[in-house]
Parts: sequence; structure tokens; C-alpha cells
Amino acid sequence: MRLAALLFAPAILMAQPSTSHHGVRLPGSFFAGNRARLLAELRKLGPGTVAVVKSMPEQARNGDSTHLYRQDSDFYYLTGVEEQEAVAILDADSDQPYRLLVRARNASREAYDGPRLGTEGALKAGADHAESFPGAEQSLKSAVQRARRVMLICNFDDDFRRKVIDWVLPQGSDNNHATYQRTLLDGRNLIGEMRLIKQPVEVEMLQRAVDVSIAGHLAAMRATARAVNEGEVAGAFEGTTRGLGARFLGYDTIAGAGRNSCILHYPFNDQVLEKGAVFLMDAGAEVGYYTADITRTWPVSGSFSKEQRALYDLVLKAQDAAIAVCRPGRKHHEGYDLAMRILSDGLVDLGILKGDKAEVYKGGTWSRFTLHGISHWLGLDVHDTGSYHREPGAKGGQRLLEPGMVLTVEPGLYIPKDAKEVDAKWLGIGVRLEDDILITPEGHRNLSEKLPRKPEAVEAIVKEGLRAKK
Ligand SMILES: [Mn+2]
Repeated sequence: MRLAALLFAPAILMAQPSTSHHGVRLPGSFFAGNRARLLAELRKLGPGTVAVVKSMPEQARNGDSTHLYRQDSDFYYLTGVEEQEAVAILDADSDQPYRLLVRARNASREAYDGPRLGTEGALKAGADHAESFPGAEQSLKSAVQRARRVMLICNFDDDFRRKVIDWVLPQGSDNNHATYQRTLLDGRNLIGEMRLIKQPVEVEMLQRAVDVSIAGHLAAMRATARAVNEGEVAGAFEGTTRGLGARFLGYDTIAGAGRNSCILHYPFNDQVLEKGAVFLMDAGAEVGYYTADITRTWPVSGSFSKEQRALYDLVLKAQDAAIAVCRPGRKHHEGYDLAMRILSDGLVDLGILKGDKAEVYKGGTWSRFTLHGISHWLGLDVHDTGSYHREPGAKGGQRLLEPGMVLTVEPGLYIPKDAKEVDAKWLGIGVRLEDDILITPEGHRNLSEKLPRKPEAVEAIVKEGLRAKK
């Protein structure tokens, strides 16, 4: 149903109750606007420039099963089309600037997999011209071979990429002069930079993904007291977000207690909960193709131990400092530098690192416990597109923040079980806090601020689950 019924919806569907987001999608005008911006860029490159955009290939799972299909984010951004095998051709010189090549209709396959767009659906989705494969293959080839410049936007389909490269730049010696006048361009940076600055409708969709994810996090916190296994906590998040309209997770849920809280991308979520441990959950739901990315850490028992609380307070202080410098004109990297200084100094105060604070910070030994950077762009992808460099070739992280950017702020501290140099009371505690921040003209808006971070508030939510148990 999603293809036929939802593809042609004129605007974000508002009929659902405010807490439910099943089937929401951005309006056709959003995708048309993105195509218009790309076409304007193609025109700047001169006549004879064509962009070829490829959908995500289907991914085998096992036997004759495939993974649930999710469109390539670049392809989606430009077309709104959720169908595999589709190819978009954008040609600024043509009186049909947007051509969409799609799978042919197939009644017996559609009985299994649901409706296909077909050429009729492609036209309704905004294409100026539509053709179906296999006949469309020849049109694609001639469009590529007629062009002087071909901009390829293809992230994950190697076979398609090789085919187009071979059409543009054939192998072997070729005295056909026209061959040498063809240029192949990679359009992914261009789309990546477009995607980096979010439009108001995208911010609205991100807020939906965040709100759904907040509900999931609260459910997971409350479920902890009744849970025996990490999987039950992860399941509370995933069931809640699915029920509120998230068809996908933005990434696999990371939900681990105790020693597992120290594994950054802990994938298993299947161990028995240690009663006195912290629980770290990094989980984000995807709504209308946009994803949240939120991390909270809470005590399994409902009360942080002294050591857990000390590390939690330190991470919270570092996160607050990093969020405070999320403002237009500040460097992306500034928050990291501030947060790491706070964490380094704090680790000395707690006796986990020893020595003079300035020397310890300079020496970088704190990185054994901080492990990762603290921010990435967020949008259609959990690690969204766009450069972190101020200009090509410049040092990473120097990019100045601008209104419309959305980034995470996520410092953490991890004291692994094997850190023999550290007092045993600290071992097996991992703490990370992560929020989703929109840069505004005035400063920033924390899209996930409704999910409590203050330790007392977090404890109170876990205890609500304990009371519900009785
Ligand atoms: Mn993240």
C-alpha cells in the first residue's frame, strides 16, 4: 500500500493522531525543489550535462529472502521514490528534464511483494517522462553516451557504476574523438552538501523521528526494572517506535548493561542484566526516512552508585558545554575540544587519571576512556552527508556551523573491565549522553531536550517501571 497510497500524498499526512506517524512522508514539492536545485547546478557546468541517479540495490538475506527494502538516501532526496531498480536521469537541456526509469509492472510478482509504480506511477511521482526496463536500458545508454558530462550519483550499486563508467569512458584504445570529450563527474559531494542544510519540512520530520524515539527511550527505561535480559529493554524501544510509525530504525539498537555499556557499537543486546550495572542505550527511530540518534544511560536498579553518578555527572557537564557552543559561526570541532578538556580534568579529579591536569590533557591519555568524537551530522542517514572541512584540503572539524545544520552531541566515558590500572570500583561503567541539535539563526534548538538528562529525573523514570512491577 505504501507505494500506491502514500507516494502521491500532497503533503505530510496530518490525519494521524499527533503521536502517531505511520506512513508520513515529505510532500512532492520537496523532492521537486531538490531536483530543481540540482538541475541549476548542472546548467552551471554547461550544456550537455546529465545527472544519472541510481536507487539502492536489493540486499540478499538468505535463500530467496531479501532485507526489507530501504531506498538510497540520495535517490530518495531527489525523487521521493521508494522502489528498487529505479534510475533517474536529470537533463537541464531537455524539455523533459526529469526522466524516471522503473521496473515493469508484473502481476504475479506484485501478488507477492505489493504494487509497483510502473510508468504510470512514475509520472504521478513527478517524472516528465517514464519508461520501464528492460526497454529503458537503451534509453539510459544513449542518454549517457550523448552527454558531454555525466554526473553519476550512485552510492551502493557497483554493477551499475561500472556499466555507466564503461559507457562514458570505454576501455581500450578508441579513436572516436567524441569519447575523449566526455567527462565523468561524481555528484555525491554536491548532493551531500545540499542535504547538510535542512529545510523546514525536513526539520519537522526529524522532530517526529526524535519524538518517537523519545517515547521509545522512556519505554525502555521503564521496562528495565521488569527486564531480565538486555533484549527486553531493546525490544521496548523497538516495539514502541514501530507502534508509533517508525518502519525502520536509523541504525541497529545498541543496548548493553555493565561491561557491554563500554562497547561502542554493541550489537548483541542479549545478555542477562547485572542488577547494579548501568544500562546504556543508543537508539534512533526513522520516521519518513529521517532518523533520530539518541543515547541515554541509566541505572538498572533505579539508583546510580556513587561511582556511576560521578561519571554520569562528568559526561553531562561535558555535553552541556559542547551543546552551548552549537551556534552559527562556531567550528564543528569546538564542542569536542571543550568536552575533552572537561572529561580529562574530571578523570584527574576522580583519581582515574593521575598527574597535573594540564599535563594529562596535553598527554592525551584520557582518550583511552573517551574513545570517539562527539558529533556528526544527522538527517536521512544517521551519519549524514556533508563535509566537516572548512574548505577542500583543510583540516577536518573546522567547518563553521550554519542555521539548518543538524548534529549530534554525544560525549562518553568508558571504563572497560580490563583497565587494570584503574581502581576496580570504576570498572565496567560506560556512560554516553547524546542529543540531536538543530543550529538556528539565534543559536540552537535541542530537538531531543524532552528526554530527561538530569540524573535524578532519569532515576525517577526507571523507578516508575519498578513501581509498575508491584
Ligand atoms: Mn551518534
